Amino acid sequence: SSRPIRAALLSVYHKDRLAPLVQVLRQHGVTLYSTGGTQKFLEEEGAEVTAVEDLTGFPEVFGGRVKTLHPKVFGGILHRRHDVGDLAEAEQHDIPPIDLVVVDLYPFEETVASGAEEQDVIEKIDIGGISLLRAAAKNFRDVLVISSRDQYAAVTELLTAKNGATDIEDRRHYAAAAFATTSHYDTEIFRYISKGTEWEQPDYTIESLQAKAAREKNELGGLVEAGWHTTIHPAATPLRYGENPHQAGTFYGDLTALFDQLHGKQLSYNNLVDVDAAVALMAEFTDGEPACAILKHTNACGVAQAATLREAYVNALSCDPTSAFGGVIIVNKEVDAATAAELSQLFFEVLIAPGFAADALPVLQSKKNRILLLQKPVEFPKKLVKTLLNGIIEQDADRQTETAADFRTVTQSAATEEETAALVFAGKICKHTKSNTIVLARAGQLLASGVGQTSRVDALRQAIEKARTFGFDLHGCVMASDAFFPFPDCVEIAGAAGIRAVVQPGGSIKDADSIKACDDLGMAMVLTGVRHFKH
Ligand code: 93A
Repeated sequence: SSRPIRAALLSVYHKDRLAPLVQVLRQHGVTLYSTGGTQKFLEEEGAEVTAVEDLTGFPEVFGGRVKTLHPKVFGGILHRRHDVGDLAEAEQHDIPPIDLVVVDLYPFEETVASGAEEQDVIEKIDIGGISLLRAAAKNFRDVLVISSRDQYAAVTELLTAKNGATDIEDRRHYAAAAFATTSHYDTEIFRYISKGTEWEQPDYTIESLQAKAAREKNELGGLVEAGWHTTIHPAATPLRYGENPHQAGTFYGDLTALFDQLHGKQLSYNNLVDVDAAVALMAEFTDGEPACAILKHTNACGVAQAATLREAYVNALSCDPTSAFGGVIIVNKEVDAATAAELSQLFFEVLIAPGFAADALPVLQSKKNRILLLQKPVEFPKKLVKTLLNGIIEQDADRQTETAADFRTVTQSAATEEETAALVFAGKICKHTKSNTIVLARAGQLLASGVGQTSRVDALRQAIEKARTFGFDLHGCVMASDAFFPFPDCVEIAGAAGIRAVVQPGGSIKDADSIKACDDLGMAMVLTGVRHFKH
């Protein structure tokens, strides 16, 4: 299905960056059709161009509102090259094929963002261009579509490499990109036109659009201009606001693929961030034992595993009932009536579960909470991306979890079986907690953690104090650290508090000092070799 390009239609608002692409088309003898402004530009570049008006035998009318909307144009794009009937019809009506469509749409969003008058904005609603994109994308079996200036360089390279032809995979790729562009474009028109109607989005203002345009330009630079966000996640959901009410927010993605929202208002920005953290944490607890986690600002303030879900929840809550208020709760089993009865005592923001017993759900619905049914195990992105300075950074997701088999005992005494289980449990929570962190636990229950501290000692002190505040005796419990101990002080403080076993990655030049401190105190220490910073 490698197809040469015989003829191309170019209709672009911004004329820049087009020259190299046109040059390669000319090299391969491609017939060029174009609309007025684009034709003028191409001819100035020395290309021979047929006006669309000459192709259709019909002039541009209504001040350019109708330029390309003609059966000769759309027939040329849409007829099926493998269908003898279509080919005969094309010949009968003298419709030549158009194998490549290049469109740069009227800049609708930018015009809105500039604060232009409604009449000017309306004129910037592209009709012909978007139809060309949709037609060419629909017929990707035969036609290549270019829907953004950011694609010119790659397509030029592609055509050069493939001697003026393209393969079906190429054409499908660019067809998908075209539909990402058109759906985003129509969404923006909807947001504008719906203003003041019953359809209006909650936070729609010219200012928020301006802010959005500026944000995208400054923060994500070329990537967003290239349609990066819409290409990956075509569905854009405007959020009520971002992290705070004065910040606009949007979610790009399709949550309905993961959850059925059974109750409550739209998820907020902060809810989404916490739901993400909660689902990632709960994905660590797959051994079949009922588990519950309660999170605030992405950190767990309660995690427990127990014989029943009700017990797991009660234990998780006991870890820090103060923080649990208004938290995000996740469980790994169907919520039964007994668990629901306990849960209903607490005000929570979001509850996530893989199922709800029929008699559980009605108990749980309050005015203010949201309830999500997790439809299937979440497949996490392999890469994590965030904006930074004037660009973005990307990294592999942290997909390593240590089990007892990864532990290397470095002390004279080894952890008992129960301590080992507690160390594995603590390590999982540690991995999902903001650095610097120290997690204190016993088997199946988080006792306390120090989160997001600027020193590891502070994290440990915070954890010990929290555990005592909520009535836990730390004797015999275990400690996990997300990174190595630079000094023996943490081990010494932990030992004095009654902690008996420690898991940490190791790797400090002073590991021996911490190990010796453990030996002096009769504690066990295991190393994993894997650091789990989380910022
Ligand atoms: O007003 S339109 O929606 N009507 C059309 O039939 C049409 N066909 C292409 N605008 C139309 N276009 C747009 O014109 C293209 O999307 C492109 O943005 C622009 C190129 O016009 P010119 O070549 O005259 O500068």
